[in-house]
Amino acid sequence: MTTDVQAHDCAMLERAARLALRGHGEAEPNPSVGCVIADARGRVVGEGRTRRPGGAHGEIVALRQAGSAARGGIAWTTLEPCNHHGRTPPCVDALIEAGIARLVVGSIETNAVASGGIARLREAGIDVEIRSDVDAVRRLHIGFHRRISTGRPWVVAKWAETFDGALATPPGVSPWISGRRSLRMVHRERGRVDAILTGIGTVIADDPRLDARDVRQRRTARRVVVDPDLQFPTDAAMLTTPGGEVIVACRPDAARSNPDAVHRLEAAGARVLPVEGPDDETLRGRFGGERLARLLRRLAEQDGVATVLTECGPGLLQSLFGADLVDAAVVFTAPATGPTGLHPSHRPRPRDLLAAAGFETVWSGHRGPDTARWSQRVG
Ligand code: AOF
Ligand code: ZN
Repeated sequence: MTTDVQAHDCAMLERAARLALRGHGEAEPNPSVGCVIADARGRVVGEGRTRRPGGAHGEIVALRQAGSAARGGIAWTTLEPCNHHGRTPPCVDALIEAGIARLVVGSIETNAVASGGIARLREAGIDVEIRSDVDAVRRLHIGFHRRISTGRPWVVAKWAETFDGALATPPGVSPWISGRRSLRMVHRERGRVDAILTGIGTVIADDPRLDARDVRQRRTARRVVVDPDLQFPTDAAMLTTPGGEVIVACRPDAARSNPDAVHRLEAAGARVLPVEGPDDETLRGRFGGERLARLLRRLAEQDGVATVLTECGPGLLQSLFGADLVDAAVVFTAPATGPTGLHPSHRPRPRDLLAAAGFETVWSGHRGPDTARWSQRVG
């Protein structure tokens, strides 16, 4: 049986999660934590979410707003408050100092250096309750926990398809497959991730810019191209349009055997990134799952990439799904079957790969004439 207190705790955690979700693109690589504070009489007196890295954590933003009204009050936070001096001082100290009487925590910290907050707070006499059954909180932080456990960025695959499941070329940017409102959603996402990933096939066929246009940009995404054999054209639009660094990921032997191409690309402002792979992956023209996993890990380690948006064709999508490297998908489905020039014969279709991945739908709705669906891994 659910008591009124439990139902209220869930509602407040949901409120905190909704607030935190708006911080996507601002907080990473930190988790975007939401916090709501009520005074001793139960009135909400403060709320906040994590600021950009180095800025205040969600609890601190909420505590500042609450001021002295936090004394004897309740705090709901989507994540166990941090117990360490990172770029900022520990939230546990601030909560204790503010005189919070009760704390409801929506998920446990998995980052070892910051953990232990709950124990500290209990030692200080605060009544701490853990409520890890709120879906909105679980969905909010799954990306952060996943990054901590895998060492890889959170990967969102985006594509636009026709009614019958064929992909567009270019992926999602053809006006006849994706409406203006879908494109806006894509550009907003481009302005919130650390990297956009595509394949050489898409570059050669469509010459995309992969920048965020006509939206408020929270960060500038690096543009990463999977180009096993180093075929990247030096007159590609990506190299001449302003935007994030262009990284050309290739096989080490392709870079070794073609130093001129490396030199030309570097002179044009790109970074060539040879990525090792297992010996049996000598298939020309593609990266296998192992090499893709390594590329993603390198981007996380060397460049601090926490989030990736893929905008690629069905071949690369298949490799990513096949290696369990896709964490979420945003798919636009146009009402029409579309003209030719698609990839109608490619099997399996990305929508079949997505169905097999067993993601949960987080959101679906209409964007102009298109249907948009956002889904992500469950655990
Ligand atoms: C919280 N509240 O809002 C966030 C937390 O370098 P720092 O000081 O910003 O600490 C970053 C770590 O703190 C991060 O890796 C994660 O473990 C935790 N994030 N904790 O209490 C917050 N964003
Ligand atoms: Zn903190």
